[in-house]
Amino acid sequence: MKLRFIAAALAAASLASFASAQSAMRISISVAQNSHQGVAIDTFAKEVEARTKGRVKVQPFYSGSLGGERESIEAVQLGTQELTFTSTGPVPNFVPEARILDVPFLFRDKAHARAVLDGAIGAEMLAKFEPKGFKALAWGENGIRHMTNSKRAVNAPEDLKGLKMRTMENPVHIAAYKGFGIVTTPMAFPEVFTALQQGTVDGQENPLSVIMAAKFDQVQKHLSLTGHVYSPAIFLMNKAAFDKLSAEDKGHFIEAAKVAVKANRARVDEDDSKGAAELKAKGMQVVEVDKAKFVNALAPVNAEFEKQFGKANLDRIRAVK
Ligand code: EAX
Repeated sequence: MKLRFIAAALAAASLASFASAQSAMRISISVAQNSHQGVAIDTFAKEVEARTKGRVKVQPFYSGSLGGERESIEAVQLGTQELTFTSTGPVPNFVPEARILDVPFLFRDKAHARAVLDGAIGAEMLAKFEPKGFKALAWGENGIRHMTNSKRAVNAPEDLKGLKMRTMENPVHIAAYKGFGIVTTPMAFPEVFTALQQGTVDGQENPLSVIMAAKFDQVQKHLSLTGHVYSPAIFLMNKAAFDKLSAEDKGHFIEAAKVAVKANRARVDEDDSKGAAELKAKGMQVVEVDKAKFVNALAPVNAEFEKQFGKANLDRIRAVK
């Protein structure tokens, strides 16, 4: 009798754990867990479980294990994956209005970008994801992007001419980098390290947080602190999955995302405070540049962006304090 009872209890326990594993929602990032994005999804998962008292579990996946950012956004849109935390790189392929955020040198610094994204403009932009099948829970942060390459020091824009650089699958970035004379190669992030290692491309551009998390110092010699683009990140959830939640749980998800973004941004600040010194210590040649020269070099492309996005819309972002 006793043995039968134990067997039944074990079966019930394994069924329950199987069920809970099955019911766990999945959230993914394309960079390693030990990163500003890993902090974001780990905090989010912990907060959701705590706020729902264990009713809802969220299982994090790192390093592009569920695919690159574009694939993950697509999976969330289709509903084959509930959530992702992604840079806005590939987002314009799904929500074209988001392209304006990727204009080079649009944001003065992180404080300005955070004020825009956490204010009316950011809220208006989050709403534009809903008709495309997403619930955008909150804006996060990827960081301010800098250029790296294995060929030569980049002190001025003309040093970029002819460099083969991996770019995100982002039409604004591609147009801008061509404006520098860069030979652009759009590529999903999980392929970048190998492409740099094999010399398929000479360089790439990313925030210090990503350069450190991806250990690009192992395959890149030169780092130029161009700060040419502020790269937002965003918590995206499948809209149908969000709509199925109770009103209370909807609130828990949104609050969990806000707490996670605080941790994400704090990690970016920490990475930015020590990243250049750390990468230098690892052997990279780090160059401070005169950003005004890079801004001036993009004048023709910026004239195009003013036409494409409307000077008033760009000025509205620039005017935020
Ligand atoms: O989100 O693709 C990129 O360069 C992104 O910055 C990276 O995946 C981190």
